[in-house]
Amino acid sequence: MATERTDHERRLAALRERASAELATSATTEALEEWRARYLGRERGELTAILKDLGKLPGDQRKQVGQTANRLKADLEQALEARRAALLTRERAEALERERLDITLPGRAWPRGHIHPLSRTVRDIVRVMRPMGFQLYDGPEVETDYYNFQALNIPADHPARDMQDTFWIAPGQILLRTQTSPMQIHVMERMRPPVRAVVLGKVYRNEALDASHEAIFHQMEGLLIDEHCTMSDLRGVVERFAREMFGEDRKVRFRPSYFPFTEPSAEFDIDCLICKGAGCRVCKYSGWLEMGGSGMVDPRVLRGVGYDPTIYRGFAFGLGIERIAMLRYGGDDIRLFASNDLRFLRQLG
Ligand code: 2NL
Repeated sequence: MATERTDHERRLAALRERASAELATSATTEALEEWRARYLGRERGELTAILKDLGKLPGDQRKQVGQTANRLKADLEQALEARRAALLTRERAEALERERLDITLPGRAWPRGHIHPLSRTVRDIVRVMRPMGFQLYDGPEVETDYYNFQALNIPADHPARDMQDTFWIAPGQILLRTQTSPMQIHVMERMRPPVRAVVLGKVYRNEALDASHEAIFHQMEGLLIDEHCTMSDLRGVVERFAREMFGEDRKVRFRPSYFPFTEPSAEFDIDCLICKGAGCRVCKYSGWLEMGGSGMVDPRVLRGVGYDPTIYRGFAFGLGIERIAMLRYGGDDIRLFASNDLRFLRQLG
């Protein structure tokens, strides 16, 4: 049977050409979907429209055109799937290329943290004091006038109140502790002798700030109460402490001083770590470094917590922790300890 090229067949051939060409240039999933709707879509597909109109053709043409149109439809659907698969393969390849990793590059180093120099000092102080029988206590930073001053033999009109400028919360009544001593009073109130206590913590002073003065800093205090205890015991404990902290060959010297809560009182120094006593910038050419204060607990303080001063006596000593950390790790400005400046902290790490 001779095949006549009908108008319909020509239209289908042209459609095949056009659709194939357009498919070849559709490069995205959206373009493919748009293409599918344009030719094969249920609503506005060109080929779909032709297939729908087949019924209007005379019988002899209907079969012929119908076959061609259905073949075209199958071919276009197949071409679409092939194109979709090719696009997907390309997109995956491109994604892999984009995310290409050079697994031979050296790894990124995670910075290793370290304990803050102040915390290290606190930890070491406790490690030195514990074997000597001292127990660690901590307590409130907000105190009453009684515990911070009166119980320590500093009455309202006492000039010693001017020695440490106070941050008052309720003036004359509630304050931020200016020293760790009020906690020692709590300890003594709570227990009967013998007492061996060490208190470490924040203290607050309302004063002019500079390289050696901070409003918030840390103190350490040791307290021992027993029936027989003397200035020699104080000396022994302080010496042990200084040598454990700063080296076995440290010399310790005591100088007479005054504190309202101790009698007698003494400040203590160690020979300069830097120059071993020869004189240098750190010890201001004196050969000695000031460490802290100490003394035998004043009988009035003992009586205040209910201890009989004719039976019990005790000694106490205190020092600033930042100063110790500065001597051990270097650093010439107390303000750096609370600055969280990594340039400073890494240097001491
Ligand atoms: C210093 C001096 C000192 C005390 C603290 C104390 C505590 C009680 C009774 C008697 Cl409950 N004394 N503590 C004694 C002498 C000195 O500290 O320079 N601290 C930074």
